[in-house]
Amino acid sequence: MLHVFGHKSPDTDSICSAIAYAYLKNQVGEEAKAFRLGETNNETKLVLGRFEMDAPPLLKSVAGKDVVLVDHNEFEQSADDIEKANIVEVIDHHKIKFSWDKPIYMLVMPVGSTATIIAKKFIWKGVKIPQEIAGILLSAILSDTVIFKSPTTTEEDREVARELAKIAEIEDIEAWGVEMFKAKSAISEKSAREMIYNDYKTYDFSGRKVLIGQLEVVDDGEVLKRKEEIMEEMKKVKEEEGLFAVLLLVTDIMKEGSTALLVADDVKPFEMAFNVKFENGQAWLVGVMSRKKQVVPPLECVFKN
Ligand SMILES: [Mn+2]
Repeated sequence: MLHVFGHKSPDTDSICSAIAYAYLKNQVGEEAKAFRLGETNNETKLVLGRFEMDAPPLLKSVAGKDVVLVDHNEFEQSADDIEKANIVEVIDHHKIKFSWDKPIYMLVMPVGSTATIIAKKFIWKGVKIPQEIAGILLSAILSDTVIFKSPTTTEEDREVARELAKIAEIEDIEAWGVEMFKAKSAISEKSAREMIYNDYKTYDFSGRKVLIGQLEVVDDGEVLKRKEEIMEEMKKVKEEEGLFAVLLLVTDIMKEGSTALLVADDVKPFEMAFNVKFENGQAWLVGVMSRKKQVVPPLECVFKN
């Protein structure tokens, strides 16, 4: 049986793409089941609730299992024992940092969400998309593209979203997107640690490990008034995990930019990458909405040199 799952600290795209792809696999005669590698966030809970679906079960170990990675390909972001699994497929929309000792099926497209690719696969395979699957795929597109505002959004995402909305019978896509973001940015009850780990990925930049967390909010003031407390916690996380740096992006989807909070052994590479000065560990990154497209590539470039 194929175990289908997205990245650690799963977002709506990772959960919904796994569910939809496992469903598609079963429709074409391959036994598959969706899993998750961590707790589902509030936004994902709202989405699954609306379409009356359960969150997939938590997967602890993948050793010896046949697996399909969706929405990620870097081992750092996958199951802890991923190297002991048998990877058979990767479906993703992130940069590739992957190598495997056998030929595998890999489908990577530079689109706004993995859900967009999965929806296309239904069409290619001639499999009808059920209403609830259309609903969760649409929601995943809205989540990853920040309601089509993120620079990662492509015309394909918009087209696929329109088709999915018809099947899901969602008339006001925008309104549903805003409702989702409100659930996602309900941060007032979150501890500083929960904010850091809300949506994070750990990257290896030429041997230096950097944890990059992101909070997408409707009003960044609500987070920034707790800056001292958050930075203290970031220092602890950096120590505990033996990291080079912890970077937290507080992305304001209304202002269309991110406040970066940074705790690092050396701030210079970050200042060079973003062309800003960090003051007391804080800098405003104009127009930066996407970690994948606007934060990781410039860091990668600076750390390489
Ligand atoms: Mn994604």
